[in-house]
Formats: sequence, C-alpha cells, structure tokens
Amino acid sequence: EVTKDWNGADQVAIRSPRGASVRVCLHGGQVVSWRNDRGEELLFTSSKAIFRPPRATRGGIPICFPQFCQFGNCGTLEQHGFARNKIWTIDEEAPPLNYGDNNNNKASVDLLLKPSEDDLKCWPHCFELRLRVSLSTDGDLSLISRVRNVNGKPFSFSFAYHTHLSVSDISEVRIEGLETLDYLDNLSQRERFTEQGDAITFESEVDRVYVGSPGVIAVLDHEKKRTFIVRKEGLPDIVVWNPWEKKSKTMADFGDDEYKQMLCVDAAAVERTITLKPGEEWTGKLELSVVPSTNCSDHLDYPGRL
Ligand code: TA6
Repeated sequence: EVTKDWNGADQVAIRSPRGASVRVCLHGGQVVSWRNDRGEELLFTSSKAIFRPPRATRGGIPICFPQFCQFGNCGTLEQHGFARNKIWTIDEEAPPLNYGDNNNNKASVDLLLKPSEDDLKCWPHCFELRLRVSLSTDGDLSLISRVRNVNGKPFSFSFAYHTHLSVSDISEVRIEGLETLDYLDNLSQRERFTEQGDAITFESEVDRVYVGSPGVIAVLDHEKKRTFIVRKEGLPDIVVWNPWEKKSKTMADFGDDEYKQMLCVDAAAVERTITLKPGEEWTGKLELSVVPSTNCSDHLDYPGRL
C-alpha cells in the first residue's frame, strides 16, 4: 500500500496476514515503523524527530552509506553518509513479492538509490544501492542491501543499518552474544578494549563498535518480557549506542529523557571498509525478530534464517 509521507514522498506499508506491519519511507529508504501483530511499535522514533532534509529522521532504521563515521575525520561527506537523506525510488525491475507468491511467507518492497549528478560531485563513484524490505507472515523484518559498482573505478565504503530499537527501560536491558569480543570505544578516541565475559548492561552513555561479532545477538527487554534477535550476514560489526542523559540534551531532535526508551544496535561494516571493483556487488543482510522471553540463550545458537 503506497501513501505519501510528510514531504510528499512515497511511503510503502506492508501488512502481514496476522496483523504485523512495516512502513518504509522513500525519503532515505528508511524503515520508520515495525509493529508486531498486536500493533505494538518495536522501533523507536523520537517525539522531536525532524522529518525533513538534511536531517535524517531520528529513529527507525536509517541506511548509513557510503560511510558510517565515528572517531572524527569524517571528510566532506555527512557523518553517516548521504543515502539516508536522499529520495529513493521503488525498484521497478523487482516485482513486489506477496504472501503466497509461490509459497512465499514474506511480502517485500524493493527500493533503489542511484547517484545524481550532484551526488557524483561529492562522491564520484558509479554505484547502485538496492534495498529489499520484507515482512514475514510471523512478523520478522528483514532488510537486504546490495551495493554494486556499476563499472566505475574501484571504490570503498562503510555501511550500517542504524537500528533504533524501542525498549521499556534501558536500565533493564541487556545484550547477549557480544561477550569476550573486542570493541572500539567511541568515547575514548577509538581505543580498543575486550568485553568481559558477561552480558552488556547500561548505566551510562555507550558508543562502541563490536568488531567481528557473531551472526546472532540478542537484546533482552526485561520489563516487556521480550527479546529482539538480531541476525546479520555480510556485516561483521555491531554498533551499540545509547546517548544517555548528558548527550541527549545536546541533540535538538531527541527528547531529554528518551534515551531511557531506546537502544541503537546497528549491524554494520565499520572497522574495515568494503571495496568493490567494477562490476562487483556486496550484500548485507539484517533480520530482526522478537521472541516473548528474556531467556534468550536458547535463541543465540538458533541457526540464522536469513
Ligand atoms: O551510533 C554511533 C554514532 O556514531 C554515535 O556516535 C552518534 O553520533 C549516533 O551514531 C547518532 O548519529 P546520527 O547521525 O544518527 O545523529
């Protein structure tokens, strides 16, 4: 179902037979809503989000391409790239996939971003970025991005699904699956640390890139008795970010107390950029599901369904 969003750009909604839904804005190719079959919103969007360029909407899942920049020296591009501030198109070459199409349990929409003349001035590389957003009959959300080097010269990029999860109380949230990994700490000039052997919990600002993380991690929301399962392929890192109170007050498009209800857990390729030679293509997959439990260890070894 295609409607118009705040600036007249198309917005596509997919509804599963059981009532789950996802909404994608062509502005930024951004998933702005993902609801379970009880209509509960699973992604965070700030009440102070600014829905117009050049700010990306503060929430949902912005697509950060061709860079996800931390630790300063972000060059001339915007910190997290321009893709989330561009108007994408619906990819006419990819017919929509619907529930029941040859026994498919997913419905999908395919979006496309290609550089304009202006874009080529600030990032002189011939790319095509295709995004397939799918919702399964049981409400799992998947995003598959494909970047192709359209016979230009080789180029390198970093990428992140900047995923804002909605949580009930950040102090009651923990992440399992990142134990013992190394991380780069954005709060201490990218110094490299090793995570201790237990789940990650939150008592202050956290801004880290866990490098070489496994394909599956779990985010437990104790109060809501539910666990987000994050599965990924082609994305070796996980960015974990919560601005906490002090930093929240410095962001105009973020409520002072909203840090309590959100956590960014971004499947990403940040530590090492990806390089494509002419004609080469890269694929990065993310699958989000929610299980009603806070005992997620039985899900961590669950083989990915990507
Ligand atoms: O998540 C890591 C990070 O780079 C943080 O340092 C913070 O800047 C966050 O992204 C938000 O970035 P944004 O451009 O969405 O405001």
